[in-house]
Amino acid sequence: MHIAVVGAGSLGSLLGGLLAREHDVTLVGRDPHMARVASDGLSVTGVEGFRVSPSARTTVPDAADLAVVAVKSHDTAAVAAQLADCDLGACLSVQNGMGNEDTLVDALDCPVLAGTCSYGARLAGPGTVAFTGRGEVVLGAREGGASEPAQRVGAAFVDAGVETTVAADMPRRLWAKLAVNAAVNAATALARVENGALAEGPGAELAADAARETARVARERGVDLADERAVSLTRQVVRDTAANRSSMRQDVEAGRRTEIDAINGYVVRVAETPVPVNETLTRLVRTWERGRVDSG
Ligand code: KPL
Repeated sequence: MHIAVVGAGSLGSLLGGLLAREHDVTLVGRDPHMARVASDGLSVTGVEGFRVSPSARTTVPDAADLAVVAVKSHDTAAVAAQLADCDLGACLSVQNGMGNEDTLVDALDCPVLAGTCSYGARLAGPGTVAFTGRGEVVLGAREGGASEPAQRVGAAFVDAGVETTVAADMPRRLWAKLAVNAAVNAATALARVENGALAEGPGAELAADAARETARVARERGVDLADERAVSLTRQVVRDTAANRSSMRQDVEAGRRTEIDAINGYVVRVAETPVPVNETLTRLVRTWERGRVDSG
């Protein structure tokens, strides 16, 4: 299968590297990382160490059986516009936040699948990605139910040794992931702490409040996600990723725009009842963004 991984940052490079052990992979990302992969291959270190030689470029290819979209949520619209001219069999989003699949569906003719990915990765330098934690890709029809394209993509991922579940309840899983990200990302970015700092004390209370509010909004929208489930998933992720710096903390520390609009900001936008914790977190991160270093 020809798979284009669009957004070959840390997670995109790791997924692309794993998939390249079995498939014809094209990584689409930024230089100097892409230039190094094109000349020397991609080196994966850490949990598993190996080297693969995917194609690497800075623009999307003309065609692919599958596009895996791994860009930051605020870049989805631009990537969707580029992919609209590409002959695609299917597209899978493995991004953080809500609304990405809708943006892709509006631009593309092919089936668009929803996905979550809990693998851990960090770009160690041009041409090298550190594999920091084994995880799982969960994918399926974005509206839920059975999906033949999801089965096909799931089988291709499994063939490459990627831990994969094809799920019929993606709306609930996307909201559960949103609850965890709403609980962890902004709090750790603002307090500049590792995820594990939310395991107890005021950080744990704040995270639980944000997760509960998100679960309530999910239920308002007809998605069956109990408060306790959102809180227990958050606790589990905090435990499992205790030493990690959340993606939003990494963005803030690098002076980059964050995904606040697709995470806590999304909860605020679609809520029918007040969500004061998500609202405060959103306002604080947006306040930081107004003065940030990189204006991209
Ligand atoms: O998805 C994450 C992120 O940082 O974006 C979590 C699950 C919080 C792990 O750090």
